[in-house]
Amino acid sequence: MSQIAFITGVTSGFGAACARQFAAHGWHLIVCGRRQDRLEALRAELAATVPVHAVALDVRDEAAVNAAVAALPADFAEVDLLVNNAGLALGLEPAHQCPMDDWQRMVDTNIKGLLYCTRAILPGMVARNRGHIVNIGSVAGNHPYPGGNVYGATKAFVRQFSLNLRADLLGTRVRVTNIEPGMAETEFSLVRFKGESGPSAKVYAGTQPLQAEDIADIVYWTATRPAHVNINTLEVMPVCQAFAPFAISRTG
Ligand code: NDP
Ligand code: 8X3
Repeated sequence: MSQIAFITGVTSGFGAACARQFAAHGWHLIVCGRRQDRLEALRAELAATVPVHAVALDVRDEAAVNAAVAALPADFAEVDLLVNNAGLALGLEPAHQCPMDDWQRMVDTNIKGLLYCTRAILPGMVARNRGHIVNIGSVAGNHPYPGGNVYGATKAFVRQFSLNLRADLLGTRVRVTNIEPGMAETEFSLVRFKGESGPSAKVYAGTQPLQAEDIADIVYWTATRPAHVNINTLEVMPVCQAFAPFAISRTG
């Protein structure tokens, strides 16, 4: 029997690559994102291969998330896999200079949006005693860096929430995974620098970053382990990325 994946943020980057990867393996798809032109183009592309239900959805809108899940057509209603991928970073300023609006958008999307989608879909999984939630966290949730203030904190939330879900779901066959990628070349930096392509391109210049397909491959692998196997967390970086020593100020 074909499985059903609900993937958020499919109009770019990891989400688009995940949708293509699962479609290539015959999964039926529910795909979500805000940009309707891109969403429709992806739906049309994938619908040639598998059944696809596309929903223009802002994950920050709790009522819209609940309505979209409640209105799933019968053929798509029994979601086997939720990929909570929609998310963003805004800015790299130090905390005392960040616009509050940027912080609010990151919290509303990366934390609250993920919660809305999880809370809408998880009860069905528990009732069916089957399902898997794959959250897209980040190395930024594990390792601090200058300017990562609220973005990293939202991803630390995702990590701990994922682990706490595992605790709550003990005794069910519902699985939970947090994938924690490092530097990956998507529209992530373009969004972080608010459409400025110069600084965004600099992030990846002279490196061999992860590609969206690398993450889609990992999400697919995670979701297709035998039913008794749960990958709790999986952190992945490109080989060109590693850790720095602690920073020391000698000016006081
Ligand atoms: P992209 O900017 O390429 O893609 C982000 C996707 O999220 C887009 O499809 C966007 O679609 C969607 N999205 C953003 N806000 C909302 C919203 N409010 N409602 C619905 N969809 C939304 O970036 P990535 O693919 O790189 O990012 C995907 C996830 O991976 C994010 O959670 C990010 O934090 C995480 N990540 C990225 C890393 C990287 O280096 N690239 C590394 C580690 C984690 P639309 O604008 O159409 O709504
Ligand atoms: C994205 C990776 O290092 O830019 O989550 O925060 S990083």
